Amino acid sequence: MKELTLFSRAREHSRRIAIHSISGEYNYDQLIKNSSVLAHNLLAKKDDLEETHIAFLAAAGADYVTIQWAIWRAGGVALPLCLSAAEPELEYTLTNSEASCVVATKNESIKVSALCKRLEISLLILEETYAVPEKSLPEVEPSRRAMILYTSGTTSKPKGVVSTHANIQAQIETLVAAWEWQPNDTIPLFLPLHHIHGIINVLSCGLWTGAQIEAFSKFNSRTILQRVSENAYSVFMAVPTIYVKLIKAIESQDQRDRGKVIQGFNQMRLMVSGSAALPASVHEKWTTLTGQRLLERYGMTEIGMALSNPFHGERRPGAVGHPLPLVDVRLKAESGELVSAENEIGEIQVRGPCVFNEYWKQPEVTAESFEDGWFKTGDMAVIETGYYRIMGRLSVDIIKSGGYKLSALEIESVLLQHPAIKECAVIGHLDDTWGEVVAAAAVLESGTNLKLNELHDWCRDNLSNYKLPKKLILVEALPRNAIGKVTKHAVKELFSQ
Ligand code: MLC
Ligand code: AMP
Repeated sequence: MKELTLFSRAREHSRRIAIHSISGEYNYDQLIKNSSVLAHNLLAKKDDLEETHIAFLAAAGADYVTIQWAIWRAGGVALPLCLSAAEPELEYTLTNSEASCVVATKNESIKVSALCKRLEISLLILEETYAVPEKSLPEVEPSRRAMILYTSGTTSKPKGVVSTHANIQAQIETLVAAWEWQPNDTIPLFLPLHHIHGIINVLSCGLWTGAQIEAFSKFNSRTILQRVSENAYSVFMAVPTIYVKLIKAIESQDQRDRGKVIQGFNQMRLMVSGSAALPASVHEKWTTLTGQRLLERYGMTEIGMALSNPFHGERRPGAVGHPLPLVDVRLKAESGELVSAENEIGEIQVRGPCVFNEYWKQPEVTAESFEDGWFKTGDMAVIETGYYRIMGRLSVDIIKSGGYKLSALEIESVLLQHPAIKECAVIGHLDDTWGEVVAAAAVLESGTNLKLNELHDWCRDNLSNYKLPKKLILVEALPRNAIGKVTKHAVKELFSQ
């Protein structure tokens, strides 16, 4: 039987350790075997899941891979859920995606069991699956849909980005080639696994290559620095906030521990930053501290990675390099002309096999997101002496905080449900650690009062931790332009005063 390349490659890696975590070591054969058992449980009496959406909830580790691979091998579409999501967020994702089933580890199932019951969605607990007589698994063509990831954008509610196996394979292959992934690579995985950075760049590239992944349920600088000082890793990938946090942690270490950590970072063959702008000052500080030149790259859920500084050659602070193999990139100026000269600003547009299939159930939004077959990213860039530099986003309603993309509109719609809030505007306020933090300006109903910590607590039931407002100012009226629309640029200025 012809199977997807990811799995035929995994069979070749057979006894090599794939995943190492607190729950033990798993080799590639075990992942193939365990995912086969779960795939048969998912199929029950069917021959093929025929692109049914299967949501899942598992911490980073072998269980996560078992579930993801089982869904793919049974012909389903994998929808990884956010471990820190609030219940209304999970409810939206499950209902919008029309997920037919949730698979969860026993530990994580508590977060969804009541919800699944209420929504009448079946919940399969991984530890309760059992060996069933094996029959052959379906042959899954690469052109079939594989994954749906929810991403925030210019619409209030997150959109489901649907990618095919061929998209995922192209996203992996381009990075494996460009960054020269090796079977003897070892990499820590501490990024959330409902987003492309952790799923594709770390987990899938590693497993494709036969490398070893050390999985952590969340980022903890002390644990990571300890393992780095033991020379545990050859490759490291993180968002800029993590590098800022690591710099602070290293600087607070005593001389002896610091020496070992620096040596551990220094001996790595590759360290990458992405998902948000890496300030040139942080890039340079990291080089001074560890001797490592970070490789900054640019990507997006809809397209995988598009631009990267070179593996060999100059890794320029403040720049994101050149188009990756298999990726076509162009810049389109506001005038509608294609940018043909250096230092002229334009929107990044991307074409190629890495580009996603569609936004789930949003054919119009999908169509509007493309122009002559090129995906419009909404990010602006220039080319400076041969290197792309990101200049910001077209929409002020998109916030990047700690590497998470957030919709100001989604947060506003929750804040407006607060009984004291009459009007509000949410923006991203520049921050040295988080890139941007969520900041809200609010007009209150007369006779009411509101403090930031009260708002924070009130929002907790509806929003993930990283979406909660971190700043609040109360105003008499929101600044508006001539046609009465709230001007977010003026709101940004309010916070800068
Ligand atoms: C958490 N805190 C924040 C915050 N998030 N404060 C401001 N802004 C934020 N965004 C605060 C909490 O309130 C808490 O405060 C304290 O920080 C610790 O919270 P935490 O939840 O434990 O945070 P931590 O685990 O340290 O999270 C930091 C992080 C995480 C950087 C590890 O944000 C993260 O994993 N980010 C990566 C997201 C990612 O993978 N994005 C890729 C998307 S794909 P207190 O006061 O209570 O202690 C993509 C495409 C591409 O972008 O190109 O890759
Ligand atoms: P997401 O929708 O979560 O996949 O986030 C994708 C967005 O992250 C892009 O559209 C960019 O705005 C931003 N991004 C990713 N990498 C970089 C980078 N190196 N520099 C600046 N912004 C980045």
